[in-house]
Amino acid sequence: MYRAIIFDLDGVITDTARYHYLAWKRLAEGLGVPFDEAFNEGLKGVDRMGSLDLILRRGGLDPDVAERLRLADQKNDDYRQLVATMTRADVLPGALEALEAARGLGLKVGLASVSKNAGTILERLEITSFFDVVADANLIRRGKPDPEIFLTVAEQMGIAPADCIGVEDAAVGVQAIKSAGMLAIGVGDPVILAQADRVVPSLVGFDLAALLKT
Ligand code: B16
Ligand code: MG
Repeated sequence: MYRAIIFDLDGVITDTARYHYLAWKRLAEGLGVPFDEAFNEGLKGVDRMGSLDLILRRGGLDPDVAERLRLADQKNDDYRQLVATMTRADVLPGALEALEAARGLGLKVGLASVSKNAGTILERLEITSFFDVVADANLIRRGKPDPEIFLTVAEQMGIAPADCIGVEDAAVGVQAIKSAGMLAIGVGDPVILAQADRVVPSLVGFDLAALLKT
């Protein structure tokens, strides 16, 4: 009965979450703001300026708009240097098989990433052709947890949200999928992703048909 599956990129298809972490940590610590894995969890899936705001707020800092843009650019330059080394080998275990299996089940396959670097990363991973629709983060006004990005992909596919499945590793991403009226599959920690309809530890052995029967 489902007609489409829409994947998040960072943390689901590839571990760019690690590179976002490293680049934000470097920026935050340069500003004297403490940064650790637990704080980083709250940045996952949040767009660039939103993430920067959270870091600045944590440090009690309030720079002007020009300085904020400079800091965001600095983080993005570091991040782009880190992802420039990525290859097909950086696709997470099970992800290619999951994409192929979805296609095999007759589902349309979409990508809903709020990353403005998503297109570059798909190219580096050589997986652009696995997707029928890739959301253009530059056209999205509201990031996750707003459902806009998932709804945009569904609309471009011409498929009703209720007929779509969303796959996410971030709590805000799961919230976005649920607000869009889609079935949410979380990838990761069931405590962090408690709002998801189903949770799997990773995409290894991802069996959508079996998951939908549970
Ligand atoms: P960029 P996703 C999100 O990607 C990341 O999870 C988040 O950490 C990042 O800040 C955001 O993209 C923006 O990325 O700075 O490259 O535009 O999880 O939606 O694929
Ligand atoms: Mg993610």
